[in-house]
Amino acid sequence: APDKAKLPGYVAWKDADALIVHSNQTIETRRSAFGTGLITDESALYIRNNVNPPPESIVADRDGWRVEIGGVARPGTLTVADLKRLGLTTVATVLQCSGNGRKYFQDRLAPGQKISGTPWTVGAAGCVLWTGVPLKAVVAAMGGPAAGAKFITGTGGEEIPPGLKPKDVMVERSVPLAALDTVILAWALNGRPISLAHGGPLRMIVPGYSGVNNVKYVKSVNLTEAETDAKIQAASYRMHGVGEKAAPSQPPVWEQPVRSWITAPLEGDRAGRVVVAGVAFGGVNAVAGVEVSTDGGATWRKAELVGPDLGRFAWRQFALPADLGPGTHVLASRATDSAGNVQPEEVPANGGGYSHNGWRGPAVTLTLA
Ligand code: MSS
Repeated sequence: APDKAKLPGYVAWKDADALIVHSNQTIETRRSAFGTGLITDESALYIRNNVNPPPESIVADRDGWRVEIGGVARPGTLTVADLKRLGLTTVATVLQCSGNGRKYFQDRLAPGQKISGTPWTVGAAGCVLWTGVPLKAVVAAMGGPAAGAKFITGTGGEEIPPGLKPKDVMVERSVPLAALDTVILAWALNGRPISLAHGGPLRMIVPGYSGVNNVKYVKSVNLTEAETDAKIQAASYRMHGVGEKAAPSQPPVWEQPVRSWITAPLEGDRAGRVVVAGVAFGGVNAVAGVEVSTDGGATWRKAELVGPDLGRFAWRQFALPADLGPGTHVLASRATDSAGNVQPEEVPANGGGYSHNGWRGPAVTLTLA
C-alpha cells in the first residue's frame, strides 16, 4: 500500500490514499485512484497552484463574490447571485495541467538537457462536472462584445504579496474569443459549491483547454484586443525548444491534444483474464476510438468505449478484456480524436514539458503472478 500522503492544511479534507504530494501546490492523483467511475471525485482531484491561494474567508459568502466584466458594451461588476439569474448550464470537462506527463519528457532527455517543473505522470488530470452560467449569456446581458475584442482574459483573485510586481505574479490568462461559445463561469463542481482549493466561489472554465487557462477565484473577465502581458501568459506556458526562453511569439498552451492512459490492471493484480481499462480524451474534440496493446505496442486491438458519453470535452472510459499469463506485460493505449489525430508513440520534448501525448511514456509495465 502506498504511503499515506501528507496533505497541506487547505486540502486536508482530501483522500490522502488517492494522492501523491509533490509539494504544497502540486498534488497528483494516483493512477490507481481513477477507479472505474467516469467522474473524478473532488477528494481525489489533483491540485496545482502557481501562487498561494486566497484565504478561506472568500468562500464564506459565495453569492456575494464579485466579478468585473469588461470589454463589453456596458461594462460592470456582477455578483455570483446576479450571474445565477442570467443562465444555467452544466458541462463535463477534463481538467488537466499543461505539464501532465512531464516526467515522460524528463526521462528521455539527452545529457545536459533539463526541463524543470513538477514530474507529473498521468495524475494531473480529472474529469469533472462544472455548473455555472455560459459567459456568452453574461456578455449578451451586457450589450455584447466591444468592438475589436479578440481574446477572453480572466484574472485570478489572489492577493499580490507586497514588494512583488503584480504582472509577474498574477494568474491572468487570455484565450481566443472563439471560445466564447463554450466558456462558463462556474460555481459548482460535481454538483457541490466549488471548494476554495479548486477555485471557488467562481471559476472560469474553458472546456478542452489545458488547466492553466481555467482561472480559479476569477475576479475579472475582460474581452480584450490583445493577450494579457502578465508573465504567466507572455513568458510561460509557451511551446519552445528545450533550453530556450519562453516568448510571446511562440504558440501558447491552449487546446489539449488527444491523450489516453491505462488505469487497470496495475502491478499487484493476478494473471489470467483481466479487463484492460483506462480513460481517453481529445481536448476540444470528441474521442473517436481507442486501441490497446498488451505487448508494448507490437500489436493493437480496438477497445470498447464504455459508460455514458458526457460530451466532447469529457473523457471516455475504454475497456478490452484480455488473457494475460504469468510474467511481465507492457500495456499501452492509443486514442484517436474526431478530427483524425492519433496519439504518436513519442513527442519531441519542449522546454516547459507541456502537452505530452505520446503513448509510450504512460504505458504500464507490470508483472503478474
Ligand atoms: N487559477 C488561479 N487563480 N491560480 C492558479 O494558480 N493554476 C492553474 C489553474 N488556474 C491557477 C489557476 C493551473 S497551472 C492549473 S493546472 C489548474 O488551475 C489546476 O486546477 P486545480 O483545480 O486542479 O488545482 Mo497547470 O496547466
